[in-house]
Amino acid sequence: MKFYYFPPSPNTRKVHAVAIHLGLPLELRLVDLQQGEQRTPEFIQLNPTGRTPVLRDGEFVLWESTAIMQYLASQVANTLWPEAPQIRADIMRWQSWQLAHWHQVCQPLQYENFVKPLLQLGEPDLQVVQSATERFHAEAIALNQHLAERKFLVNDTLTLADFSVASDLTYAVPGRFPLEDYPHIRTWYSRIEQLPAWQQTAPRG
Ligand SMILES: N[C@@H](CCC(=O)N[C@@H](CS)C(=O)NCC(=O)O)C(=O)O
Repeated sequence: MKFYYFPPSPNTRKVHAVAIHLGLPLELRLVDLQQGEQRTPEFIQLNPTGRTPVLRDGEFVLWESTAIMQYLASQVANTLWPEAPQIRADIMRWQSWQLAHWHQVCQPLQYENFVKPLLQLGEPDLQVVQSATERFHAEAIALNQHLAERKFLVNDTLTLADFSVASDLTYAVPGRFPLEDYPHIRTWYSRIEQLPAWQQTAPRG
């Protein structure tokens, strides 16, 4: 299977980490977003939305990170994506929440506080930071409460849900995410950070 990826991206990381965790070999194809490679005609043929990551398995092409994670986890028996319908639905719940809500509050903080200074794109927009911070707290309270008596998000075992939700914390420190009041999120994330697959997909430099 060919994996079109951009290693610094959290969307790439959650998929790549799942493949490594499951021992699924991927042929890696770098798509350098900083060079605009996501907009080349060849790449647009693979993903008309011009985004990474993309998986190619023979003639089958799949984009959207959550769909790719589920497809990969369907290749071998494992506990990341068990077959029990209610557990799957629970995992899907957290993956949906991550895309629709968690990512939407983490991404602006990551961009304003980390990416902009890094790429010299100007000062952080304080209104964006303030609004994202308020919305971050609303989501983090719910996540923190859920994790208060659990080691992992679903079924008390590591699942795709953990990889999805953890991906947005990749830049929590340089993005200055206000995690001080959320000890259960921090403890859970440090558990994810122990995983070899998470360590191997950590952004370099
Ligand atoms: N919902 C998509 C989001 C993918 C996405 O936004 N990828 C970013 C990298 S994090 C990208 O390729 N951006 C390129 C661009 O927007 O030009 C997924 O989960 O795969």
